[in-house]
Amino acid sequence: MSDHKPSGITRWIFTTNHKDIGTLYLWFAFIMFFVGGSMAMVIRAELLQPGMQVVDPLFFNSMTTMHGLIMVFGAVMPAMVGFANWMVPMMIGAPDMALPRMNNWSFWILPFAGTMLVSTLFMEGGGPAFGWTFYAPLSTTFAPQSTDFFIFAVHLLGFSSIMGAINIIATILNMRAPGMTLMKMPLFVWTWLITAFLLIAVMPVLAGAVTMMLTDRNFGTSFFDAAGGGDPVLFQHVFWFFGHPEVYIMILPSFGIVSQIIPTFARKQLFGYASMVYATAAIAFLSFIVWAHHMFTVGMPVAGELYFTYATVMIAVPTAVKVFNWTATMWKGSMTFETPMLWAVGFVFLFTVGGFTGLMMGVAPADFQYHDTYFIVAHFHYVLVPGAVFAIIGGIYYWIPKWTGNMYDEKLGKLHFWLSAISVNILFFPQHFIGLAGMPRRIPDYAVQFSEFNFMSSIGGFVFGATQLLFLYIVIKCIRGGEKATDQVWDNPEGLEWTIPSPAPYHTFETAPQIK
Ligand code: CU1
Repeated sequence: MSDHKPSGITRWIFTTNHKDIGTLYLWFAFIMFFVGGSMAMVIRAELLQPGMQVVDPLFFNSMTTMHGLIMVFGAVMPAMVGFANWMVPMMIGAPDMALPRMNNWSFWILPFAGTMLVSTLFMEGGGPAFGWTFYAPLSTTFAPQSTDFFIFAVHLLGFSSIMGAINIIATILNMRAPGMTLMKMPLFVWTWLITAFLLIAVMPVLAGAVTMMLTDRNFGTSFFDAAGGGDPVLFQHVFWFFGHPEVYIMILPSFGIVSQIIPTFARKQLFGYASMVYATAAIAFLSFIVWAHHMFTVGMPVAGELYFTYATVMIAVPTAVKVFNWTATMWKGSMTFETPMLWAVGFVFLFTVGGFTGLMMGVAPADFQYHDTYFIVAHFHYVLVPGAVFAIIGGIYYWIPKWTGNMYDEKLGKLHFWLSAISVNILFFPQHFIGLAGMPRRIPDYAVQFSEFNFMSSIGGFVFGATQLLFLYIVIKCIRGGEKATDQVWDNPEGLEWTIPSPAPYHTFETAPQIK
C-alpha cells in the first residue's frame, strides 16, 4: 500500500482525520451563520418601521422560516459537532473518532442538504414560509411544491446528525485512554455524550414528522388532516417531542464549553464536577417529558396543563445547580478576563436571562398571555444567541490557539465581545416589552405603538450583525499568522485547560492527556 496523502481540495473531500473534519464542520457552520444572519438582517430591516418597506409578506415569512432552520440545523448544531470532532478524541486520549469514514460522510451530507434547503427559496411558489416549526395543516395543505425538497433536506440533515451522534458515543465509550474513567472525563466530553443520546432519540421523531407530512401531501394519507380522521394537533405533539430536546442538543454542549473555560480563567477546579454531570443528565431526561409546554393553547385538559407546567419548571433545579457551580468556581478564584472568559461570563449572565423567561412561559396560565408573541422570540433568542452562540464563539477563542498554533488578536477579541454583548441586548431586550404589549411574532407589519422598541431592536441587530464580520476578520488573521501559541496556551499552573479532574499533559496539542 502506498502512503499517498491527498493534497489540495481532495485532502478535504477524502479526509477521515477528526481535526480536518472538525474544521470543515466549523467553517460550514460559520458560513451558514452568515447566511442565516443575513436573513435576520432582512427581517430587522422590514421591522425597522411599521408598514411594508423592504419585502413582500410571503418572502418575509420565508425569511423567518429559513432563518430559524438554518441557524438551528446549519449553524449551531454543526458548530457543536465541529467542536466534538476536534476536542473529544484529544480530551479522552483517542487517536481519532471511532468511525472515521462515517465521520467524513456525516459532514459531506451537510453542504448538499444545506444547499437544497436554501435553494427552495428560488423555487416556483417560493420557499417554505410556514415557520421553522412547519405546523400542519399549513405545511401539508397550503405550502408550495418546494416543501417536498424541504422535507428531503430535513431528512438528510437528520442522517448527518444521527451518524455524528453514533460516532461520538462509539468514540467516548470505546476509545478512552487507560485510566480515563467516565467520571474523569472533561465536562465537555460528558455534555456531548449525553447530547448524542438526545440526538439519537429525537432525530428519528423529526424524520417521522416530515415523513408523515410527505405522505399527507403526496400519497393520500391524513395523519394531520381532520377531514380524513387525522389530527393537526398530532403534528404539534410529534414536532415538539423532537423540538424540546432539540433545544438541549444546542445548549448542553454550550454548558460543556463554558465548564471548560471558567475553571481555566478562575484558576480553580470546576466546583461540583459530579453534580455537573448529574445535572446534565437530569436536564436531558426532563427534556423528554415537557414538550407540550409549547402548545398549552391547543386546548388540553387542565391535568395536562398542570403536569407540563410542573415538569417544565422542574428543569430550573438542575439548571440552577449548573449556574451555582459556575459561580462557585469563580468565587475567590484568581480571575482574569481574556476574551474566552468574557464570552463565558457573558453566557452565564445572559443565558440565565433566557432561562428565567423560560420559567415564566412554562407556567400554563401565564403562557396564554405570552403565546405567539415577541416575548417568546426574546426568550429563545436569549437562550440561543447570548447562550449557545456566545458559548461557540468563546470556545473558538479558547481553542483556536491550539488549533492554529497562533494567538488571536486579544484587543480585537475584546472589542468583538463588548460590541456583541451590548448590541445583542439592544437587539433582544426590547422584544420582551413589545411581546408583553401584545405584538405577535412572525408578522412583517405592526401597530404603531410598537415602533420605538422595534426601531431599537433593529439598530441593535444591524450592529450585532456587522460586529460578526469583525469576528471573521479575527479568525482569518489568526489562521494566517500572529504570535505563536505556547504548549500551555493559558497561564494556569493547575493545568486546568484540558481536563477538569485530571492534570494536563505537557504538550497540549499533539499528546493525549496523561492520567495520574
Ligand atoms: Cu420546550
